[in-house]
Amino acid sequence: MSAFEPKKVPPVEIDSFWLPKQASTLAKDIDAGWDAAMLVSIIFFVLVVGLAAYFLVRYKRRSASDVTSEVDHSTKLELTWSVIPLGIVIALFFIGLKGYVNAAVAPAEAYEINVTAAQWSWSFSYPNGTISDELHVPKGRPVRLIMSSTDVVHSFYIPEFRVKSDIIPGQYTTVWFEATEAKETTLFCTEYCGKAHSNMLAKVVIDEEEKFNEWVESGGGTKEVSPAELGKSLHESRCAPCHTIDGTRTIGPSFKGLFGREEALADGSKVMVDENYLRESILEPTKKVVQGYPAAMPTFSGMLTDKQIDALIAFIKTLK
Ligand code: HEC
Ligand SMILES: [Cu+2]
Repeated sequence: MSAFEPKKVPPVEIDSFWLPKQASTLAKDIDAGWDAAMLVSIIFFVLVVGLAAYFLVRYKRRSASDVTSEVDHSTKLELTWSVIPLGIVIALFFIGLKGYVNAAVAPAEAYEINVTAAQWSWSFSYPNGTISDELHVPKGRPVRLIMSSTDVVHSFYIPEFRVKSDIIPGQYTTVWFEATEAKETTLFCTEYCGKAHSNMLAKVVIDEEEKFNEWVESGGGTKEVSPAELGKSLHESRCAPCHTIDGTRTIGPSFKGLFGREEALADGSKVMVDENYLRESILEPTKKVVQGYPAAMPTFSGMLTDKQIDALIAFIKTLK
């Protein structure tokens, strides 16, 4: 798998002329604000450009003796074009405020999920310890996301839910939504965060409450697969932007033939690649940096469960 193979994610459904489907309870208010601003802009565009074109013809100077009368101001006209737009922007403010306040404050009983963003993957952590690279949420229940970043500024965006927020290292930002339909959609990173930013996508799965609970309780639906298989899919979603499995060097070393070899480190020492070295490299990547590579790996501490780390190690061992 090369570094730039696009991630396979569900399409964003479009159901009006230009806006994505409204798949959350917030979408209506947000779109109402957008539509109102758009409508006002169109009306004024036509009015201003239309009048300008009309005046061009109407007041064209037709002969040398065609002299413009002295122009004075008109209080009536100036009041009209001040008061009407003032009324309109005040109305737009309240339309926008309603959507904003609704989107800013989560209902108290919201279900909470922790989100960690890193170059270039997403991690979703559930109250029972389940950690997944897909965002699963229940339908018809408010969900609050508590988000942080392990490295640079990322941005969380689900177009069909109309939620977007920056994710900043060293602090928490939150969004909330209530999904209205059982379906699949996609979440994007919308803050340029490096080479594989455009591939920093995740699948969003909205399920009926019961199915969602089953998924969370089963540890993210990964019960039946073997550790190496689980490790393979984790590699694809979390590590592939920087580590190939075919020997090609990209941002980090390839995993091919890694296990059991002697690795030269940046500080001149050598280390045997065993399970402990792999685990340490995943959780504390800056402790032992491989010679000839930048210390550019984000930590996956808190983004992977022990089971997932074991699975990644099992997978790397298969890459002879
Ligand atoms: C943003 C890029 C990036 C991502 C994503 C990334 N790594 Fe790395 N990784 C690196 C770089 C760069 C190095 C070499 C420098 C170092 O040792 O820190 C490295 C080194 C390693 C090493 C040591 C390799 C060796 O040759 O000794 C291991 C093991 C490793 N990464 C595992 C992982 C795993 C597992 C994942 C996914 C869960 C992952 N990395 C995700 C960039 C990344
Ligand atoms: Cu990002």
